[in-house]
Amino acid sequence: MPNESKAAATGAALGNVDAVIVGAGLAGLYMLHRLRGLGFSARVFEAGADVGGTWYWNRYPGARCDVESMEYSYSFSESLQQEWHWNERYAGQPEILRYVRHVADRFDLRRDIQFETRVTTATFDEGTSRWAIETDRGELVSAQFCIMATGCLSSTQEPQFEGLETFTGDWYHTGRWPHEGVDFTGLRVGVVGTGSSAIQSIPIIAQQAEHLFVFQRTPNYSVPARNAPMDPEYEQRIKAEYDDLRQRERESRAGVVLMGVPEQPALDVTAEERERAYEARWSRGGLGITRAFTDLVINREANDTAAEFVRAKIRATVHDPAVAETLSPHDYPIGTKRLCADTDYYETFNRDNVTLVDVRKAPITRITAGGLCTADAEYALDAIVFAIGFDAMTGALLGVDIRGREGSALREQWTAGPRSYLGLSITGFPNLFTITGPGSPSVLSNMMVSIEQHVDWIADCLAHLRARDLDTIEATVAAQEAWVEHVNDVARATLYPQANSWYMGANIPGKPRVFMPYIGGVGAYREKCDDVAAKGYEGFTLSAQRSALRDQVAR
Ligand code: N01
Repeated sequence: MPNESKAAATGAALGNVDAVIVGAGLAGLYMLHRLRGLGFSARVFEAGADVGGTWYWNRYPGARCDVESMEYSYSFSESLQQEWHWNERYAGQPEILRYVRHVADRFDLRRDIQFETRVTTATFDEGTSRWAIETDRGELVSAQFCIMATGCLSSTQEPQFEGLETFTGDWYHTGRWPHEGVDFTGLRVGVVGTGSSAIQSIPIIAQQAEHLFVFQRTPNYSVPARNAPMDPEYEQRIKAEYDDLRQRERESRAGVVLMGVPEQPALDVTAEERERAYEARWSRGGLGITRAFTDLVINREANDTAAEFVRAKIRATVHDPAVAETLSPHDYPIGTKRLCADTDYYETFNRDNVTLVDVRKAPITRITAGGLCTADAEYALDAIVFAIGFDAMTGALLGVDIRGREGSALREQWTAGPRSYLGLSITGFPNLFTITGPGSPSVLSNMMVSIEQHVDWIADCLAHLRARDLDTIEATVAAQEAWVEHVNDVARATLYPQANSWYMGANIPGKPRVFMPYIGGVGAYREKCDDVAAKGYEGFTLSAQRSALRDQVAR
């Protein structure tokens, strides 16, 4: 059905905009701001009732960023970064959400955002070279460009446990936490999972619950965050040097510089020097430990030195040696599953009201009306918290039925794993962009740095097309294949593929085992993207089909 008649059938107005942006998180908001600044019309669709993306949904107790606030913030506006004051070294979810809302208001972004609206389909029309974007409210919008700002960790993994529907207590997913909060006082609570979300929420839930059972399948490495109120002198010093700091972030490996940049291999120094380096980072707090040396993610022997340092800390913190051993990861290198930063995580297992249950030894078999059964015991529970993570990187993209040339579905193209050029663009899907998509540094970096880089690149690209009266841009098959091969080659040179992580898609049953982000570093990646643009968008086909047609009609 042509767009007009379909819209008429649903009774919805057909909008025409230059760009549709899917998602009003940190990426979508900046994209809208940039496009407006260039005079493009844009409409943002957001499933949530407000801006914020990941910080809108993830309201579980203890939710906090583990990149320092001074770095986990936009750099595009000098006045914004000078005026905004962060209260803590690592901002908690409420403060970050306040910040995002402030940005939306300050730059008057809300008037182009439609909330509580989920994009369901995006279909490329080869006749008009435009995207038809349909929402769950029955609206249909026509746009020249479709920009997916859907986030890397936004599609939650739903609990698939047998009998869950019979559970008479309340259950929650950390990634979809009730806005009014949850009071666990006096309850017997089960937390399933021990990733970042669990590690942040467990110490707080333990303080409320009558008893907390932690159901752990794989132990994680966690380091103390050592969060603290913002030191005014530190804040002033960074604000005075912001230009330089932001530039160094952009050129760095992971988009962060405050936690230190590694300079030498671990195996080049003595055991005492290594210990001192790890100890300094442990005391400073934050994720710096895996950045103490240059070879920690490429050399297993080097990695073992850092892993053993953390295991020794676990043994020194947790009183019961058996519990300490269960909490200690042994079967994958440190850093190859996302390192966690905590406040009193290991200490929490010294509490009388906390029990660690190893569900690797005795797996969860089912949920009952009154609790949870493992292969060897039944646990009576009033509430269950599923901290079981996300269908990372591809889940939200494939949640929309995206159809490119000849009606080809992205879901079918990516059955063996995502393939894209630069993590930005996909062959066969002209004028579709993925902000921090698979194949880009994204989740291996400070997301703010990677988001700003992608948004700026896309905005410049759209301006380039318009200035030359071009209609479409599309990645060539050869460029895409070469990039995918490069992404895989670089990943293979590291220890990352050794872990069953969500980076590998290994947390979702049936998902192809492919290392999804690009590990070449944000600095090198930015250079590549800039070079591609400087060479007239090398690896892309730029076309003026529609413009040529217009000229013909005019003649
Ligand atoms: O999810 P996860 P998350 N039975 O996938 C377990 C970012 N983040 O929401 O490892 C039993 O890491 C699973 O076990 P296993 C950050 O990038 C950032 O915690 O698969 N257990 C694992 O322990 C992070 O990495 C921040 O064996 C099951 C856990 O559930 C990412 O989001 C804060 C299971 C899932 O851990 C995701 O973190 C929070 C099953 N059937 C999140 N299925 C900060 O900035 C899964 N598990 C600090």
